[in-house]
Amino acid sequence: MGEDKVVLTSREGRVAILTLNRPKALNALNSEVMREIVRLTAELDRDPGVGAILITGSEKAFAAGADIKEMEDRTVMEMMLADWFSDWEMLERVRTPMVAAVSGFALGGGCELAMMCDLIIASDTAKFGQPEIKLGVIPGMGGSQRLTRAVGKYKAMDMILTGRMVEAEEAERMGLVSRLVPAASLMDEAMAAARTIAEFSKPATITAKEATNRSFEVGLREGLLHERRTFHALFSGSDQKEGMSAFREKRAAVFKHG
Ligand code: CO8
Repeated sequence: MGEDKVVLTSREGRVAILTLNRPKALNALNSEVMREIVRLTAELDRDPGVGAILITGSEKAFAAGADIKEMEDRTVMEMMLADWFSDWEMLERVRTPMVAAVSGFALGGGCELAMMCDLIIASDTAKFGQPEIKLGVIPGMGGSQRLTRAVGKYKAMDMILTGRMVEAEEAERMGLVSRLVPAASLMDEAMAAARTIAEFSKPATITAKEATNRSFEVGLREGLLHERRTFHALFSGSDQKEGMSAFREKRAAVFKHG
């Protein structure tokens, strides 16, 4: 069932799993995949029973980029009027933490999709790259911005201007990967991370994600003030009381996500 779907969905407790499913195209991200990912993540984000979203692909490819065959014949006007790729920005509105579990190729839009997630757990077979330059174009969904913020100018320029693929180990050294794990345990490790996040207080994880992402948008003073005020605000929920009393009583906290 669902084999014709470009994105498969499943649920394990408070973790929702989205699996890219275009094996014949190495999970190339066409418009249908974009629509589905945007629709599903928005839906899951509204679900109070979901505490983390895990996005993954296959063993061979997380995603080998935007679908080149779909784009090839477009004109500049078509690209501009459709504002091609702009819907991917909807992922930025997803407040629920997202974990990318990356095995194999994460190229172009695939690398950019991983970078739109909050954690990137990579198998030792993962290969990251921004090869758009080889196609006569440039990254189109954040590669020049998010990658540069993640790894700095000189590593980003190396990937973007030469289009070379970076093996998992080098990607981890660069700071593009949260955790590097053996291929055989990728899903276990990624699920464990997602589960851990999902069991914490959802208001706290949402606030932590927002505050951390804000560091890319605002200056230090504004960012620190935002952090402090939202830290204060969490004292209005029951989860702060539960978390702190559980610590005092030396037991595991049970959060109600409110
Ligand atoms: N688009 C469309 N089809 C693809 C793509 C792609 N990006 N990648 C692979 N495929 C297809 C191949 O055409 C092939 O199909 P077919 O069997 O019909 O010929 C099938 O997948 C298997 O691929 P290969 O035979 O090439 O497999 P290999 O193992 O020999 O090579 C590679 C794997 C190295 C990954 C190779 O397929 C490759 O170089 N792919 C293209 C990578 C690339 O250039 N990606 C960047 C695309 S442009 C982009 O992403 C712009 C970003 C804009 C933002 C997007 C937001 C999401």
